[in-house]
Amino acid sequence: MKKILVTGARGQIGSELVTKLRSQYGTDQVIATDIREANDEGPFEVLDVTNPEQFFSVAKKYEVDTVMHLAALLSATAESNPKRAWDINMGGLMNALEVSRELELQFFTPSSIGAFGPTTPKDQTPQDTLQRPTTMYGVNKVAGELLCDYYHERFGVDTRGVRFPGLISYVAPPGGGTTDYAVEIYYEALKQQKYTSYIAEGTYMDMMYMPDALQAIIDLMESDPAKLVHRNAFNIAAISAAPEDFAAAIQKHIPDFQIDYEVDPVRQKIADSWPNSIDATAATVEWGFKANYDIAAMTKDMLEKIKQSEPAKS
Ligand code: AKB
Repeated sequence: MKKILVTGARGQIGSELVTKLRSQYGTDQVIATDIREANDEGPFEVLDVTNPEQFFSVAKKYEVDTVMHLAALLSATAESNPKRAWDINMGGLMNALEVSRELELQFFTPSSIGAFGPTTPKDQTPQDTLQRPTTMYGVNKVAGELLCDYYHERFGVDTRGVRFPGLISYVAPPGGGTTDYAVEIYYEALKQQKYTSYIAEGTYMDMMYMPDALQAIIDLMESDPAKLVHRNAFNIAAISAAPEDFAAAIQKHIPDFQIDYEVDPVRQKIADSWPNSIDATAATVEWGFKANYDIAAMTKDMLEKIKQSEPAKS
């Protein structure tokens, strides 16, 4: 991994991943791309991932050896426009894999806890288990996991990936996901000491602080391929939490913080179909995955960092 093209570089993961990769591999070694223009510190190209010619031409121009394909619609947005989600999530992935096959690139793309469904075992969901998701996002993610396995088996592309839980960060907002409440709650806690959750009390989902997620991507991509039994779609886990757990963690810093609930039936249905917690043993054994942040450490850091970045609002 020496010269890396990142798609969806202005998204929640991409904006932080590009910064981390540039500090580790060099600014000019990381080509940020997004469908939206950006004033970037390093190389940046506008790239619509559904356009195969444009994808090839950017990858060739910079002679990259790795693609990190992040551009995708998240679960709630995908549910509001399933056809568009299929076109972007599957069309973009297919183009990214084709570019990687033809140019012999290493490849990363994330799957998600959304790849599981209501019939999947809910607690400590195993790495290899029943996957019958009931959302378009989930259908895309399962198909994507299989497609990445296929490109490895059939064409020898060095595909790798993880199933991300809900990701929590203070740099860029997630946008269109089911787990977004777990980011919003921190901003509202600092702004008005209260938060109205669209996810019901008692709804557990897996969550992870962004620094752990970024480190996982790099660790997996740098790991010895001979040790990878699974390759794509590794379960990785850090925090299994419901809205009231976030509220309790925030109250340790903001004692007056209050939570109430106005449940959004669409996102609640998605959340109810996802696991409460997932088992990351395969990732730990095969490439040494480890999360450093629990909910207490993450909450302390989130509140401090948001305060630093938004002093006027806190
Ligand atoms: C979403 O909520 O859609 C994402 C995810 C868990 O994949 N954060």
